[in-house]
Amino acid sequence: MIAKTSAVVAISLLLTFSACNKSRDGAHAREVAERVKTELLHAWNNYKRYAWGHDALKPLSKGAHDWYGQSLLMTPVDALDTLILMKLDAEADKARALITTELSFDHDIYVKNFEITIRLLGGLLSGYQLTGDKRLLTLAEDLGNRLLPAFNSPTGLPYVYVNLRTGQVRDPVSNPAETGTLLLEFGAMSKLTGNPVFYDKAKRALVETYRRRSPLGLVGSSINVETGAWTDNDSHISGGIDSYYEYLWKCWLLFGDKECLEMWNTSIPAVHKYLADESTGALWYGHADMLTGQRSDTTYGALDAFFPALLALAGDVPRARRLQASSFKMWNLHEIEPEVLDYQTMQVKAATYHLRPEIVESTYYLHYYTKEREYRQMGEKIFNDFVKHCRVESGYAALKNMVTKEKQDEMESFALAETFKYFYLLFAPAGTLDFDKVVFNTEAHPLRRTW
Ligand code: DMJ
Repeated sequence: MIAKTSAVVAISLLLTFSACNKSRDGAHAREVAERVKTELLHAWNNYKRYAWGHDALKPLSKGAHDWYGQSLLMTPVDALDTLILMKLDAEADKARALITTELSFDHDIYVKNFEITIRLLGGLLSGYQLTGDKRLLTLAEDLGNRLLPAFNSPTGLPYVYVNLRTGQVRDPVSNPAETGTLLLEFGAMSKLTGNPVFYDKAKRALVETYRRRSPLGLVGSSINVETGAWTDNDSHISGGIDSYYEYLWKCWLLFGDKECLEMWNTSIPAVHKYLADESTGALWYGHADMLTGQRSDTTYGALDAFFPALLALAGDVPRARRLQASSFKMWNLHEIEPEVLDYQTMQVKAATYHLRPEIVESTYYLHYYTKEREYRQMGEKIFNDFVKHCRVESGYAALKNMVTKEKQDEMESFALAETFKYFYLLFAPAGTLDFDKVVFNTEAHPLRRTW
């Protein structure tokens, strides 16, 4: 009887203790989410103060930067859905008013099809879906039509640059990320406007990239869109290829396109077989020749750190966890991650830090799937380091050198679209976003299957 009573007391104490812990964790998470919001506002307010109406803020010189001499409002378009998700309604309304009154694509400028698609098309489409403001869809459709000539190559693979007014194209040497990271945005455009041309062109570009994989199943680093021939056989999951894999899986998720699933299923085993590297005891992904599978480089970096998120999303949480542990180790070497690290020697190979979001994105996905405290603790450490080393008086600045922490006069729009958004979502109150109902494009713009 006594033993039974003590067991009941022990269990109820344990339950109370874990309930207390949970509510303390919840309160702490809300506190961190508020801090993230405050810091996002620091970046946004300084954009408003020194660069309003331009593409981006120059946080050190307190000036503005326009990518093509003429503004396409990169920062407000990229930041709009972050402001909405953070419930900063007055700021979101200001951004939307600026976009709907000032943004025009009728300019005689050559723009990068990939960057404009993921940042502007993605931002306008998610903005439209979140607000119902038809003017954002009209802008997206206009932009989509102006980008379409990029696909007029003999292979259907898009040129790197297209002129928004004349439709002229240039730069035929592209890469899988730029030829294969278009279908979420162009596909959503087709679904929302009823015009299939966008889906068809971007789908063809994805398939044409995939069709050219090597007999081992790998893709290279650069490809000529006129001949369809690879011009660099280096294979990896880093910048230039990264989001090609991301879109194979995500286009299956958003559109239920079975061909995308098949392409993913036949591609990803080769990535694990030839690019994964456990030679140091930890899991990393390096480089290999797409034809021979020979290891060509043992480097991994800030951009590669998106891969745990993708693995977790595709159901491979065990691998995602191990790779995230490596990314976090990379981050902790100098309290900020490098663009490129040699994971065999742990030497920094490229020391810039552009306020990149990928490691935060993966922390958010892993927390979502595992619900483990560890990932919030990891995210908080990353956030504290990020604030400590990148916050400046007038916004957030990239680092020219993440070892010395020397700053660079740059605040990329993806810091607002992605980095702050993923930090916030990691700590945000339940109900902020219905994760299972959206697919994030590679610039963290959530797209919803409303069709
Ligand atoms: C973003 O523009 C996108 O996430 C892209 O896929 C990779 N690079 C940047 C962020 O680092």
